Formats: sequence, structure tokens, C-alpha cells
Amino acid sequence: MTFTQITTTCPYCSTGCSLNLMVENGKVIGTAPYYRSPVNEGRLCQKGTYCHQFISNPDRLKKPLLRKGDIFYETDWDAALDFIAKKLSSYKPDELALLTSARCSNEDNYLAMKFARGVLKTRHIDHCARLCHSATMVGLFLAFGCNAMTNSIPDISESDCILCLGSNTLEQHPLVGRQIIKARSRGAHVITADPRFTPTAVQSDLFIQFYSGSDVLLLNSIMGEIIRNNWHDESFITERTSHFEAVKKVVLQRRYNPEIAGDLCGVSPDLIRKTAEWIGKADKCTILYAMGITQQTTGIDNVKSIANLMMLTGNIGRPGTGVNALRGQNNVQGACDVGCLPNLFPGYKPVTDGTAHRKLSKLWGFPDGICEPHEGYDINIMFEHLRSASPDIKAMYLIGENPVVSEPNPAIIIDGLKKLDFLVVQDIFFTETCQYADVVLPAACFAEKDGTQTNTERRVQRIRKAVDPPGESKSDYEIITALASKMGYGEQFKYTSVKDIFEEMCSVIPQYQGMTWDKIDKPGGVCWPCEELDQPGTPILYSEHFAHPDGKGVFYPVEWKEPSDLPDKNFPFRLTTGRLIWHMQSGTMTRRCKNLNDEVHEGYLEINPEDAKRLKIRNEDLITVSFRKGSLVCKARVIQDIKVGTAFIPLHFIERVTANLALNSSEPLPYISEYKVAAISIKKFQVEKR
Ligand SMILES: Nc1nc2c(c(=O)[nH]1)N[C@H]1C(S)=C(S)[C@@H](COP(=O)(O)OP(=O)(O)OC[C@H]3O[C@@H](n4cnc5c(=O)[nH]c(N)nc54)[C@H](O)[C@@H]3O)O[C@H]1N2
Ligand SMILES: Nc1nc2c(c(=O)[nH]1)N[C@H]1C(S)=C(S)[C@@H](COP(=O)(O)OP(=O)(O)OC[C@H]3O[C@@H](n4cnc5c(=O)[nH]c(N)nc54)[C@H](O)[C@@H]3O)O[C@H]1N2
Ligand code: SF4
Ligand SMILES: [Mo]
Repeated sequence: MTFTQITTTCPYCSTGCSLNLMVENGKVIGTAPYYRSPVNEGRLCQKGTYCHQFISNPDRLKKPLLRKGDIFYETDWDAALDFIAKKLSSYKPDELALLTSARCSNEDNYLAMKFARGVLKTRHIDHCARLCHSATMVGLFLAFGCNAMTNSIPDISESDCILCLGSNTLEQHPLVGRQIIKARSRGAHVITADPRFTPTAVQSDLFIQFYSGSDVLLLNSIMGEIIRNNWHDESFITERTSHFEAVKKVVLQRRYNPEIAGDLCGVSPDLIRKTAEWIGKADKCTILYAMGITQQTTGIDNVKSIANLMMLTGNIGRPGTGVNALRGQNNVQGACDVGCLPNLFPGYKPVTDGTAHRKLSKLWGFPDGICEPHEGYDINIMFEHLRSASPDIKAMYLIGENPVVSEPNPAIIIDGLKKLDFLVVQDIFFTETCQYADVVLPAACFAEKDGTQTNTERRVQRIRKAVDPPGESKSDYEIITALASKMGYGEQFKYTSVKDIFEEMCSVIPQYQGMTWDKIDKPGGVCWPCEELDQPGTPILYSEHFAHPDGKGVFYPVEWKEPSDLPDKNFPFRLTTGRLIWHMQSGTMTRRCKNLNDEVHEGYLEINPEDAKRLKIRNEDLITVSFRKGSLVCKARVIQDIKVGTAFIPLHFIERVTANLALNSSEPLPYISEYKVAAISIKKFQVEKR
């Protein structure tokens, strides 16, 4: 019997906790704490603790599958890759689209990006960051010149005042949540603003239970109060920022007075005043935000407004301060860094930047050049185009994405996937999306490959191979390399190890240029920017200047706009969707972990007892939920924690597919879907009589 422990990074959320995988006779049998990471210091949440259960789940894909009619047949790699190579070579570059995965390593993503732009020569590459933090990418870039989380996870415990706005940190980033508790035990004030009384709200000193979609109203009101009381940081504003006067003018308007704004938000004006006082008087205040802010049609405005508040109070560039936009998936930060975006090359260089285009072309050495220097389609536009009668996208290659469950309108997505002439899906399980593929390729999971991933605080850390992949499955970077070779580009994908890929990747990302394999191999890895070999990395951004050419942060005046799908007489409730601590996204992995699935295994709708009583609905009753565009049936969970007039459905269960039917896409610029506000009606389910 052999027994080993391999240290690696958790495959679920962007917190990036380190853990040990316990390996017995070539099988991962459990996890054990790894104490030397500054991120989690040995602690794990439930998902990390039980991650071994999906690794060895018998449902794992083990062989490539080829569709014939309605049936999939197992095939070998040679036959599958020959077929894919032949098909993909038959399309023009602009007819091809590729989605990479925020669940995969940096090296997987970098190679998939190089494959798309160099081999397929397509501009159409994207991944799920679009559904998640695209509002942050635009909003923080405008305000600060760079869109990353400003401070580090351990740093949060040094704050004197923490505002959790649209982040259920204790459930969705539990080991970031631990830092909130640490700060609070030192005496810090914690404020949570959320329509639901979440586990994060439980850990707070002040809870603002406001209506979803009223964030700008709340933030402007807080800023007005801070300015009226002279709690703003004049020297920071003068020395480090521009355009403050425009914001001052907006937030001092009468409509943002705590009385008026409070009424519209559904909260008492005293709560707004208290929040303003705590933030205004704190020496070090930090804000944590996530999907409650970004997944609205006004997402960019919300983000700009957050940036305004933190610049107004001088809470940028010091320990315990900052705008901490908590990323979602384990490697969504990395997938963006390496350039899996339709408008940006590695290191956030615009694809239209001639110098960046020439540099990449030269380094990669494709004799027939790379993709055109124009922006490609993002994931939403790809699917939008697939709605037309004869779509311009003919073939898609999806790596570790499950759009049938995750995108806002599954009927449209399924219809679009069916219209494709050719679809490849590369996953570790046979997902809802695989059903529409022509070829399904079996990928190795995080425990079966080496590489790096980048967490929410820009920390690049190692993942390490603990066991062999099941059956004939291969790591994503190996599959891409083999396919590139079949398509005649073996030379451009000649790597002897993952370290080779890492080194090439670092050479094209300025923020990673000072990293080496040895440097990131140590506990806690390295936070970017790390531009010089002798530099240790940068946990806190903007300590001296912002990333704009003039070094200044920019204030943007923002007026509150109503959400696009507000309740009315026929649809009187506001529905919001979100997550549970037990499950991850479309649930492909966590629903296969017994200990997690035993806790919650089906979807439901949360409703306040007051509303339930009026509708004569009891806990566990079946109910019909109707949207403007569809309906679904699920159980009711009658619970005090949700605001009267509001309802919540967790997104991890297939029931959500119908829930997503109702949700509106998208504001034009980042094109994000409004997953957080939709008008619904609720009634007790009745079997229709014939
Ligand atoms: N357990 C678990 N953890 C996860 C994930 C998971 O699936 N499961 N997914 C990961 C991913 S990809 C992401 S993006 C993150 C998301 O992390 P979070 O954004 O923290 O998660 P959500 O539950 O989507 O939404 C956060 C909160 O926003 C609130 N909210 C709803 N509407 C509004 C509003 O209008 N304004 C405000 N201010 N708040 C509102 C919701 O009630 C909810 O409590 O989590 C990551 N971590
Ligand atoms: N209603 C509603 N819908 C939402 C949201 C919401 O708040 N409400 N949130 C949105 C957000 S923030 C996000 S990020 C998206 C997420 O959307 P998706 O990215 O589609 O969600 P996941 O379920 O994480 O899908 C990832 C897939 O990767 C696979 N995978 C895991 N590891 C590997 C690997 O190593 N290799 C390969 N090839 N595959 C792997 C998993 O099995 C899974 O099928 O969902 C969005 N959808
Ligand atoms: S907090 Fe996130 S990274 Fe840490 S163990 Fe839980 S799911 Fe994994
Ligand atoms: Mo996300």
C-alpha cells in the first residue's frame, strides 16, 4: 500500500485555498489541511473538504465520444482528433468560436487562447467572466486604469470598517469571510447590504435589507451624507483623483437624501446615516462586492459608484482599505490575465494594438500569421448570432463551460447549439451541454494535472498532479497540443513540460514577467504585478498612483436607474438568484459529492412568512412561479431571512434553467445578464383539471 499527500489549490472558488490531497494506491481518498498558505491557514469550507468525492466519481468521462445520429459512441483519441482537425480546418476563421474555462489552469487557458488565435485564426474567444465580472472589468478600468481586486485576502482582517455589498462572502468565499470575522473580533464595524439575511449578514453589526436593484441609490445617499458631514478625505481627492466636483453635484441632490432614498430602497434613513458615519470616520475601510453588484443591467454604474465612495474617503492603496471585487471561479482571474477575451490579448493588451499583435505573432511563429487585429464576439454575441436563420458562426469548441445551464436563456442557447454545424465539448463530466455536441472530449481534472491558477487577489499558485486521470482522459493542455499538431502546427506547440508553457506565458504577460516556476512554488505563491525577477509581487495596488497614464483615479457621476424588469400588478415579486455554500455553479462537480448533495439536493424558492401567509403557502408546498417569459414549479421554503416582496432561487439545480428563462440580458457595453432582478408571481401549485 502506498500513501502520499500532495499540496494543491482548491478547484472551486476564487479564494484559492491550499489543501493536501491524500492519495492511497493511486486514488484520492480525502483532503487534509495545509497550514502554510496565508490565504486560508489550513481551513477549508465544505466544498474544499469534500472535493475528493467528485474526482473519483464513476461518472467521470473516460473516453472520447462521437455522435452518430442521437447516440454517442466511444472512440479513441486518434480517431476523435483526426475528425475534429478535419472539420475545424474546413471553416473560415470567422465561422469558428472557442470558449475557454475559468475552471482550468492558466496553462490550459493560455494554450487554448494560442490555439484559437494562432491555429483557428479566429477572433471569437471568450469565457464565463462575461456572465460574472464584466461590469467590473469596464467600471474599475475606467475609474482606476486596471480592473483587478485592489488588496489581498489576509489584508481584509486589518480593516476598521468592512462593507459587504452584494457579496454573500461567508457562503461564496467562506475563507475570505474568515478575515471579516477576524477584523470584527479586533473591533471593526461590519456592514452588510443585501435583500436577504445571509450568513454574512449574521456576522455584521449593521444589516441593510434593501430592495435588489437599488445599489446606486444607497451609495449616492451614503456619499451625500459623508460630504455634508465633512467626513470625506480632501487631500486624497485633490492629490490623487480627478472629476470629484461632478460626483459631488450628483450625490448632494435632494433625491439622494437619506429619507427619500431610504424610502425607495426600503430601509430606514437612520441605517444610511449610521453607515455613512462608520465609513466616513473609519481610518481604514474596505468594500467587498460580487454578483449582487455586477449582475444587473446597471452593473457598470454600480461599480463606478463603489469606486467613487472609496476614493471619496481616501480608502485606496493602504492596508485594510480597497475595492475588493471578489472574483467567482477558481481561475477566472487567470483566464482573463492570459487573454481569453475577445478584445484583449495576454496582459490586457487590446487586440487592436499593432505592437502587441506583432509581438505575439513573432513570438508564436505561425508562418501563416494569427487572427485579424479586430475585436471578436463575446459569449453573449456568439449566442445572439446563433439566433439568426443562417448564423455566421458555424462551429464551436467549448472547454469547461456549461452554457445550457449557466446562460440566461437556455431555450435560445439550446436552439443555437443545435443550429451549429459542428460542436466540440471538452469536460470532466457529461454535462447538459454535452448532449448537443458532435464530439465530447474527456478532460483530466485539477487533481490530475500540474499547472498554476490565479485567485481573486491576483495570487498565482500551483496546482499539482496527485493521481492519473481516469480512463483515457487527458489534461486540457495535452488535448489542445495534440489537436494543434494534427492541424499542422506541432512546431508552435512543442513543450516538454507544463513549466515550459508557464514560462512562455509569463514572457507575454507584463504583470507575470518577474515570476519563475520556483518563485510561485512556495506557499502562498506570488501576487501580480510582479514585473522584475527580484520583485516579490504586489499584494496592494495603487499605493502611490493609479494605473491611468496621469496616475489619477477618475470619479464618474452616476444617477440611479431603475432595474429593467420591475414588479407590477401581475408580477408583484422581485426574484433574485444566487448561490449556496454547498454547491458550485451548474453543480456538475458538487452534486456528485455525497456529503454536499445530502445537505441540499434540489432547487426551491425562498419566500417571507408574511407573503406566504397571504398566498396560503406553507413550507415545502409545491408552487408555480411565473415570469413574463415562462414559468416553473418548485417547492417553497418559507423563511424569515428574505425581505417581504422578494424571492430567491438558488442557481445550482436544473430547475434554474427555467428560472433563467425570465432573466433579462444585457446592457450594451459589458453585455451582462440581469440575474439579480426579475419580476415574478407566485401561487400554490394546482394540478390542472381536464
Ligand atoms: N458556494 C459557492 N461559492 C461560489 C460559487 C458557487 O456557485 N457556490 N460561485 C463562484 C462564482 S462563479 C461567483 S461569481 C461568486 C459569486 O459570489 P456572490 O456574489 O457573493 O454570490 P451570489 O449568491 O450570486 O450573490 C451575492 C448576494 O447578492 C445579493 N443580491 C441580490 N440582488 C442584489 C442587489 O440588487 N444588490 C445587492 N447589493 N445585492 C444583491 C444576494 O441576495 C446574494 O446574497 O461566488 C463564487 N463562489
Ligand atoms: N441564474 C443565474 N445564472 C448564472 C449566475 C447567477 O448568479 N444566476 N451566475 C453566472 C456566473 S457568475 C458564472 S461564473 C457562470 C458559470 O457558468 P459555467 O462556467 O458554465 O459554470 P460551471 O458549472 O462552473 O461550468 C464549468 C464546467 O467546467 C467543467 N470542468 C471542471 N474542471 C474542468 C477541467 O479541468 N477541464 C475541463 N475541460 N472542464 C472542467 C465542469 O464539469 C463544468 O461543466 O454562470 C452564470 N449563471
Ligand atoms: S473557500 Fe473557496 S477555495 Fe476555499 S475551500 Fe471553499 S470553495 Fe475552496
Ligand atoms: Mo462567476
